[in-house]
Amino acid sequence: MIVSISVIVTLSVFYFVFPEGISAQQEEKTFVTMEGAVITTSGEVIDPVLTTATVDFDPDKFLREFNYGRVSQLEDGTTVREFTIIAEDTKVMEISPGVFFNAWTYNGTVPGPTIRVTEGDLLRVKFINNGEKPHTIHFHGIHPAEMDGVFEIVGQGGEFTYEFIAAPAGIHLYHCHVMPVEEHIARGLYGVFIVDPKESRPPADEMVMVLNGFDTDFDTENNSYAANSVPFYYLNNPIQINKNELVRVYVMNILEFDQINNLHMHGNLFDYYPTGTYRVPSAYTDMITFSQGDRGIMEFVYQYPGKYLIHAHKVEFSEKGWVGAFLVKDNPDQESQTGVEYGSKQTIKG
Ligand SMILES: [Cu+2]
Repeated sequence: MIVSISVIVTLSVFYFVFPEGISAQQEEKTFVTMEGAVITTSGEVIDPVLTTATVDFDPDKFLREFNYGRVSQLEDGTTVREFTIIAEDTKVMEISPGVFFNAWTYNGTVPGPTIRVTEGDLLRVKFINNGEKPHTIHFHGIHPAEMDGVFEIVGQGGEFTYEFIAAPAGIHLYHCHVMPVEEHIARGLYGVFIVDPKESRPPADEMVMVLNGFDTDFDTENNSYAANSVPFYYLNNPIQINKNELVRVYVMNILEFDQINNLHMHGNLFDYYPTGTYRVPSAYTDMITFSQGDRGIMEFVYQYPGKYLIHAHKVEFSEKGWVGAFLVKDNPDQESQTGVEYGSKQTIKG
């Protein structure tokens, strides 16, 4: 491990001298694919391997992990939610099996933590830059100019506190906004920022999917694609949901280097709320197309148990990892839930 990190660090230095012929990882490793074939990868070719135990990120944990911050109240009753976010840019991480990459992280992961507040809360984010390069946090949403994380560059070892009233309700994002922004995002400095409406959404099984990728050989093309960073992860570890239960997915596309990304869900359709800002869906569909930074809320109910794919309908992306599955379980306790008609009801209204 130490040897391979040293090799990578050395090669990273060479990259700036000899930009051609470098790859993120030179040491070949052997894995068993889903079909049982034994393959060797240098890290440039990513196969749907079953072994993810060594990867430095847990897509299962990330999927349903919402961070509500340290909560207190002002005298006027305003809820205060405080977070600490630390940027790092010097670590080499195993981002998918056998693929080592100098990811830049907020709180040690790509994506960074999902921040969740309610509209009208006072959000206070203490940002610490423990990296070697300058970084910021630029939040999408409504806030004063000096809280925008663009001109107030935070240098190595520096700190900045972002403070504003969270608005509007919806799914937003945060990311570093230091030049070259493309590199600061592509390396991993981004996360999801959910602002719940004051009148909460109906109860549901909620989860977050960040559609992303990694350019592991620095040629401004992505080598891998995924929902939540690890290629093929949810295909090998399907997301378990219940039949007849409302599911709500907060989905965001943060892919760099590709003009579009998309998402197709099998065996069902969903209500789609772009940016989550309106309470009436814009579409009842099985397909969304995203540009960079596009995001929204999907709501659906499966009527039939079984395994259903969710993947990029752009086949290149799905074949390089952006493919997963829902495993819909029989749910005898909830046969009579109202959710079955959810999509059609919303569609008739809209
Ligand atoms: Cu940055």
